[in-house]
Amino acid sequence: MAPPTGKRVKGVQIFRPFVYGTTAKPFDEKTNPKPPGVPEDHTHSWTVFVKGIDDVDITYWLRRVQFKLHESIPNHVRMMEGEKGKPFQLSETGWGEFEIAIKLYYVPESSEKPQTLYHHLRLHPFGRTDEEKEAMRLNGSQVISWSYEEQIFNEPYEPFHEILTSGAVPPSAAAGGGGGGGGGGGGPKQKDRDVTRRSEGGVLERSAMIPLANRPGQPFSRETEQLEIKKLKEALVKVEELTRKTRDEMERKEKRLRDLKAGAAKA
Ligand code: SLL
Repeated sequence: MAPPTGKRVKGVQIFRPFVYGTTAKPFDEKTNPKPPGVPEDHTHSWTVFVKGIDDVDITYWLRRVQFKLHESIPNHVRMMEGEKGKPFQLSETGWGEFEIAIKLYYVPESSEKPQTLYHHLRLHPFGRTDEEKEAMRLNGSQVISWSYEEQIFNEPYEPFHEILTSGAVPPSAAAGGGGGGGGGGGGPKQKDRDVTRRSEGGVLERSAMIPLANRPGQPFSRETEQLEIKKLKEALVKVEELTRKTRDEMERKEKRLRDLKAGAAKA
């Protein structure tokens, strides 16, 4: 690896949201016919991927992704090169679930070592409740197992910091000229203006934004986050209520014990 260039930007932590996971679909004559040559015992087609939130480009920080599949699959270690704005992904067919090792290789400017994530390929909806199982379905027959993750870069080297932040400026600020680059690094240079775009969900390129609301196929948003917070708050209220009930019960029993002891002492 090339030696790092420039100084580290002290006290700065940059994070970039991304999504990884699998999407599977059972073979079915009408909607997902088995292609010729696919073995008899294969029941599903599936895809494993790593991509930007709301499909924004992530190749400015992620260079390559290696997917390590189950050894029963021919050529089970596959390296995928980044293509601007496209997900890192591969599709396969099979019959069983297994753990996929996803190794992330960063752009050389980052001087970051590769990191590995693990993901369980799901072919069948899984959950404690029907609601949880249903949440794994997309458009009826697809089984999705997707995770939201944040890649953190601590004190990035100056040139890499510039790469990370050079697009994250609203078009108005870019057109108006001058600073206001938000997380530092100044405004975008002329040549970077073409990356100053928003995704369909309103996410600015090269930013840490996530969409405000969900769209089909884009479940990770502030809306989802608020829903999760609400669920956690409700769970907390339940736990507090249970704690209170248990405490009342304990106090009642302690009083009864005291009364019995007092009664016994008198007798
Ligand atoms: C299981 N532990 O027993 C897992 C292993 C392996 C899945 C699952 C083969 C694909 C191919 C395939 O689907 N392997 O032959 O190309 O459930």
